[in-house]
Amino acid sequence: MTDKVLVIGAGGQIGTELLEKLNELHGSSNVIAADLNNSPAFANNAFEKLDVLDKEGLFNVVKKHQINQIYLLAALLSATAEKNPLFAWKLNMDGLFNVLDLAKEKIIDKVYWPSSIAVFGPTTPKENTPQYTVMEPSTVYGISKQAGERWCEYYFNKYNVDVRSIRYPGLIGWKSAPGGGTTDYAVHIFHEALSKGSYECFLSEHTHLPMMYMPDAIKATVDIMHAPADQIKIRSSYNLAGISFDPAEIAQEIKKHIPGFTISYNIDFRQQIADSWPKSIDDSESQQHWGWRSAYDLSAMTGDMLLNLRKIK
Ligand code: NAD
Ligand code: AKB
Repeated sequence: MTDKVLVIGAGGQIGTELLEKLNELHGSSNVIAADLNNSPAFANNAFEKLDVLDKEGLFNVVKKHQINQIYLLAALLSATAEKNPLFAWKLNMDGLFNVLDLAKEKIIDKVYWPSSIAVFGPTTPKENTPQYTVMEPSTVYGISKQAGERWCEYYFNKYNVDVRSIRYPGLIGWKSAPGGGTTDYAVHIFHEALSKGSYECFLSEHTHLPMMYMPDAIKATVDIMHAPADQIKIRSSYNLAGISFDPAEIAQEIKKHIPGFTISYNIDFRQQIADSWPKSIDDSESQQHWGWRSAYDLSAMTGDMLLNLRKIK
């Protein structure tokens, strides 16, 4: 059977790039883009205007296109969620339930739902944070991701729902804008390095965080979704590691390409969120179970970001 894939939240930072990859893998006629609004990124795909909180609307879209797989990307990210905690909890949890229930009722057969390094909290070991460790998230975003992970595992155990998940680090790409996270500075810095030659950072210079270049994140996403089911031994969510750096280090790397680039610091509420997260991640289980390897280090990512942004600016 040909897979028919629905991407919910397709117009966001990840969806924009994931759609391109899914089009390559499945053919664009088999990939449906759903979001609150249409976007130029959907030029090659059928578009459905859909609020994931509308359970009946979601069911109708799934039936109309005979969807069998859903990638659920609609969520409020860490910084935006802190401004509207109750709505963040509603969107991040009810959206997930609406999709998991379609799989529980065997209307669809596979679900991808991303978690985040935000599931960890201030009491988690900061360096090489293991898959299994203390998890006491202090943000509403992290609480919703941790609860989501528990529900994914529950639906797998109780209802045999084939749900797969990754705890993404902060993602960096040149094709799309970030959507309200704490790690967004690591995208903004490239745009402003090129447009202004300087960047004012909202995190302090030694805020070390786990990050990843988008091509690695997209590869991990399709790899875990296409791995044989028996290789996916963790049904909550997998740790995933790419690069770890702080604002001073990425600024230094950018200076190698733009010698006059300067960075300054004007710290805001996102510092507290960042301080609660790990500095680096141990992703041994992803490597062992489904063969994950990242390809980009800080230098390769910086070169590729600047090369591509220069072409489109
Ligand atoms: P984003 O904010 O860039 O995109 C989210 C998309 O969902 C937007 O296009 C938005 O319009 C859409 N959306 C919002 N509410 C909706 C609703 N009710 N119904 C339908 N669509 C709705 O987010 P992203 O960065 O692409 O992240 C996608 C997922 O990956 C989220 O679950 C996020 O928590 C997770 N994640 C992202 C990162 C990252 O660095 N980008 C890191 C860890 C986890
Ligand atoms: C955010 O900063 O909220 C996201 C994430 C790490 O989940 N980029």
